[in-house]
Formats: sequence, C-alpha cells, structure tokens
Amino acid sequence: MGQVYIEELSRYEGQEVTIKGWVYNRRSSGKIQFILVRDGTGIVQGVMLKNEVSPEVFALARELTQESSIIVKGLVRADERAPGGYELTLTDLELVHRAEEYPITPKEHGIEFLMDHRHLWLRSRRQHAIMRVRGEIIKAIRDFFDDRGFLLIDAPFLTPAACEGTTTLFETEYFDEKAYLTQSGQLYMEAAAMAFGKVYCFGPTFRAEKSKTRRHLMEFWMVEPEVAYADHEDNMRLQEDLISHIVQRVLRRRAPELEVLERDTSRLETVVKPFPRITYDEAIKILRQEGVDIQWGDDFGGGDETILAEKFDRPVFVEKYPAEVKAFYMKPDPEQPEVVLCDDLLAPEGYGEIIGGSQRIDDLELLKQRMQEHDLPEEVYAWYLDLRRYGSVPHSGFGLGLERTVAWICGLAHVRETIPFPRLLNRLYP
Ligand code: NSS
Repeated sequence: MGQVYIEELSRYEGQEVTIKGWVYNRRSSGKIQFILVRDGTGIVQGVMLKNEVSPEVFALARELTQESSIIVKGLVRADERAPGGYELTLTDLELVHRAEEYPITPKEHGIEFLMDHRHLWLRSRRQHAIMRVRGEIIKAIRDFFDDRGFLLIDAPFLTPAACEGTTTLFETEYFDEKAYLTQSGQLYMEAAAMAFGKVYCFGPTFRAEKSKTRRHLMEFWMVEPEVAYADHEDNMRLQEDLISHIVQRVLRRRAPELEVLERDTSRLETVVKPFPRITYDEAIKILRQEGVDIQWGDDFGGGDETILAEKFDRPVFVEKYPAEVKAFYMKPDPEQPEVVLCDDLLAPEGYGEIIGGSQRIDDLELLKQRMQEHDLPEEVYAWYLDLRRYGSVPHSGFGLGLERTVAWICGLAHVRETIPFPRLLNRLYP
C-alpha cells in the first residue's frame, strides 16, 4: 500500500500501510519500542517488537529524536485504548532526517519562548486543533455567504485612504505617492454592492494599534458583507444568522478539536438566534448600575464590554452609539439624530466585540459634511462620494473579526494563538 494518511487509517484495518511523517514522541522498554508518529492529519502509535524487525531497524528506532522525519510501514490494528482507535504494528522504518535536539519539549515553556518558536509550535496537538477550527470557521463563513447568493469581491490591500480613522494606518511608499495598508474593505464593498447587490470580501486587514491587549492584532482577517437596500434591522438579522451558523457548524464538525482544547461546549450550544439587543443608552445605564464611572458619549473599553456581555448567555447586540465615537460613514437614526444606526456584537465569556456594523449614509451632502468634521480629504474619497451621486440607495454591512471569533469559539485566553503567524505590538518574528 502506498502512502496513507493517519486520519484515514480506519479504512485500512488489517492491511500494511506506509505513513510519512515525524516522530512526536518515543519510548522503549527493552524488546519493545513505541513511536508516536504524526503526519499532519493525526497521531498514531507505532509498536515495534525486537524479534519482528531487522536488528538494524530496531537499532535505528532507538536513535530517533523528537521531530525526526521518518517513513514507517506497519499493519493497521484496531485498538480501543489508542487515540483515534488504531495502532500500527511496525514492520519497517526509514529515517529521512534526524532532527537536532528539538527546542519544544513536552515540559512547560513560557509564552515568549513559544512565540519565538511559533514556526515549530504549530506542530503541537493544541495548535493543530486551533488551526482546524479556524479552517472550519473560514469554510462556514464562505458557505454561508455563497449559499445566500453573495458574490465574493476582493478588496485591495494597498489603499490611498483611511476607512477606520487615521490614527491606526500603516503607511508605505507607492512610487511617488503614499499608500496605506487596508484597515477594512468596506468602502470598496459599498461600490461592489451598488454593482452586484449582495457582496462580501474576506481577507487580511491591518491596523497599527498601540494596544497590547488579548484582543488586538496588527494584522487580522475580517469578513465584510455589504448589502444594497438592506437597513439596520436587516443587517443585525444577517449577523445573528451568520454567527449561529458558524457556531453550530463548528460544534457539529469539530467536536474532537474542541475536546483537545477542553472547551466547555455547553456555552456554545446556547448560541442560537435571536440574540438579545440593547441600545447604547441602556448599556450606559447597566454599566452605571454596576458602578462603572462612565458618561454618555464615552466609548466602551474591553472591561465594559465584558460586564455587558456577562448579562446574557449568547452574543448581545449593542446598537445606536453616539455619532462622535463612531466612524464617519454611519447613518444617523432619524428618531434620535445624535446616535447612529450601528451595532457592535459582543461575544459572551469576556471575548468582547466580534462584529462592528452599520447602515451607511446614503445622502451626498451629509456624507460630505461628516468627512469635513473628520478632517478627511475629499479628493481621495471622490470615487466613494460618486456612489451617492449615481443611484444611491440605503445599504448596510458589517465586519466580523476572524481571530476574535476563533478565540471565543476555541475558548482561548489571547488572540495570538488564533492565527498561524501573529503580528503583535512588539512582534514581527517569525
Ligand atoms: O473597526 S470595526 O469595528 N469595523 C470595521 O472595520 C468596518 N469597516 C466593518 C464593516 O462594516 N465592513 O472592525 C470590525 C471587527 C471588530 O468587531 C473586531 O472583531 C475586528 O474587526 N477587529 C480586530 N481584531 C483583531 N485585532 C484588531 N486590532 C482588530 N480591530 C478590529
């Protein structure tokens, strides 16, 4: 039998297979050696008996170091006690490369050490579980939008202007001009929504945030749908549909990974729509009752979000924030013009804001006025203003931060483990 992957072993019971992988761990007791082999799809225990292989092969096995690359042949045996349910009785072993002493051992390591070795840390069981949940969430998001007739439209990464405030821009040279790494694809999605009706983009976004918190990355992935003729209510319904879909899908398909992560899944099972809603005004009242010193007009910090979210067993919408704490493009509430038709979706268990969304200003004059108030140069946004000149319609959209969503669903203490190679305030390596 040619190469087989560990995750498919159940199909090969009783047969001899070849596995190409790495040594996860090895131990021996005299005439028997146990080699844990990983191949990226799983881990299987190989059992080597001294009198069933050649003396050279048995000696070679003794020399194996952690993470040495090996090709093994063995007979697949069902074993209820084995993780994954199968074991290999080894018949042959080939050493592809003998690894030097591996820095990450089964003992405890500090977080900075692990982050410095992120390129190797990714090989561990826990990181595998996280990356597989991340992959599932990405697929769930794509399926959700594709199945609902949204068109994927890719936004540019190099942009001439800010979307989410000028203080967090990463600047770079663009020949004789200045360019910025994108903070959000939203403005381009608004153009695309006027062209295609329902669209989304999904890619990395960049923010030079001087925040060293467990929720902030300098480079993070965001999915951003935008819908023509959708209002604030439609927007929130789309968000709760999306979040319920993602959570239920991960529960269904990634139970083993959630178990590796020791996630309390009872806290995820309640995540079904409809989600509770409170207004910013109500949120301020709740925070004051809880003894927080906060004034109407202040934005919420991470701690405030945690207090609010703890009141509910599923994500909660906080809607209608004061215009001055939000972005320039948000539409004022006709019934209370000092607030805008926006929402933040706060995840439970202290994970805080995972979505920011709003209905957009569709009136040309008001949009121009807001841009002036925000000191934004009209020239670079001329194309964006055009959208309010040629067939302007009410429209809404939102951005879901992928890494915060992964952290919440996996139950992680920090976003740094949710992305393969995190970019943090003082970390650009590896
Ligand atoms: O700034 S947001 O609240 N909203 C936007 O960027 C809109 N332009 C999206 C839109 O309407 N199309 O960011 C959206 C989400 C936010 O709720 C977080 O989940 C995530 O993006 N986000 C972050 N995740 C990790 N690290 C950082 N620094 C970060 N900033 C935002």
